Amino acid sequence: MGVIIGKKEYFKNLLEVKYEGQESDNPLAYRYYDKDRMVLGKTMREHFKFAIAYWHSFVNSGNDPFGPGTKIYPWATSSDVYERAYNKMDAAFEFISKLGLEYFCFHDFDLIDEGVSLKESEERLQKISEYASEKISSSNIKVLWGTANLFSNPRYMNGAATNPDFNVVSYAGAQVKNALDITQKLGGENYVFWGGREGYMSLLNTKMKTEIDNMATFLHMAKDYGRSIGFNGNFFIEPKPMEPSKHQYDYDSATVIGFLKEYGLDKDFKLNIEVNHATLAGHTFDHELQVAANADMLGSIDANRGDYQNGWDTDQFPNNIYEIVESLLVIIRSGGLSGGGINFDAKTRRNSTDLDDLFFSHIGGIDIFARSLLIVEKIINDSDYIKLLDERYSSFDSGIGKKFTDRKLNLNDLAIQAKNNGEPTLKSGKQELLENLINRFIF
Ligand code: XLS
Ligand code: NI
Ligand code: NI
Repeated sequence: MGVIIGKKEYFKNLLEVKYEGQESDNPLAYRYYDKDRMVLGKTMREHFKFAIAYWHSFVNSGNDPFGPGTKIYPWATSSDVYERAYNKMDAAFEFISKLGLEYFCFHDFDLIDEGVSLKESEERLQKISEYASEKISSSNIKVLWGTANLFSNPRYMNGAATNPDFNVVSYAGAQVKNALDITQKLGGENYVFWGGREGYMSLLNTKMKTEIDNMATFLHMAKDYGRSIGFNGNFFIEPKPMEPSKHQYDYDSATVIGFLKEYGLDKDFKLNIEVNHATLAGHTFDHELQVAANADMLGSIDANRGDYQNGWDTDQFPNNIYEIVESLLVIIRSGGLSGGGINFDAKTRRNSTDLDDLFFSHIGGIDIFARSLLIVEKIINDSDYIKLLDERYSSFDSGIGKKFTDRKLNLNDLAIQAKNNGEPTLKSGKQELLENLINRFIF
């Protein structure tokens, strides 16, 4: 595809990142991500569909509750709102193309600053999406998903779709309508809802049932509107248990699946699962993926990782090979992601202030996934892993066990079977054997 440079080259010292193989000691090369390599029936790029998160890499300048931003991005210096937005987009396209990737994800006001009125915001979005359209059509860079930022503006302090004030709910509706319009205009493949403030800080002032009903009504409207403008992609909900709200309604995969089914949204919605949100919910990432896969709702991933020592969404780049191998095992065994891909919802640390840090972080994350996929390929093709798992459940494959599976038995039948069979023999779960097996392929 080649490198795409805008008016100015922002990452001047950095060339296109290429696959150089395991032996390479070039920190700006892929050692495992060889995009056209076939693995388990698909190329690596088809397995992954890696995406850059516009907000973390091009907007966020490193501010935290204790101090202002530390990163002086050369694309963010102009005092003109449009020039700043165009420069930022040029930088993003240069970056994505230099990494040899094809996708990005955005919130409406990542692309350009929100205006002082809805009208001004709409004009801004209109112009920047024209610019994005041109860049997209002259490249092979695409939108993995779009979304609306319904959490930063003070008007959303009590929630967006779940706000107790209908005026705020309507405002959120206008924003989602615009965000859907741009996502569709840019050929976006999916649309995400992450409801950071769709929850509560205290039950004392909250009518929980009203808020959750309203959220469902709102999502139905968004879905109907999206379909009416020809958006055929998936809608995704991204679960997270808390932060910024004390309790978020989209707590985890199981909660979201129950909600979608209860309100008849399960045909159009799937899940976008984030590593660090899983760990915040007290689950492992592979648990959350498996729960989504069980419901046929495993749509997409926000790749990052948390920190063992603290309980917030640190959004660090993935680098834990065990976590990713175990997760890819779930993804591959359940047939892959439906419609989505792997969005690096991750940021470099506040004190990683060089432009090349953006490259190191993404290269590391991409290679961790690529390396893990090669490990999973070996586990599946060259080991007894699947066989051992199947054997553990083989008593349901034939005879009376199969009849149970097919719902042809009643409780009386079970009692007769138990009497005839006597005390079952103990069967080991073999956890350590399996752990060693996985490690054998990781080492
Ligand atoms: C925040 C979320 C957010 C969503 C998009 O924790 O991960 O970044 O992915 O709104
Ligand atoms: Ni996310
Ligand atoms: Ni997050």
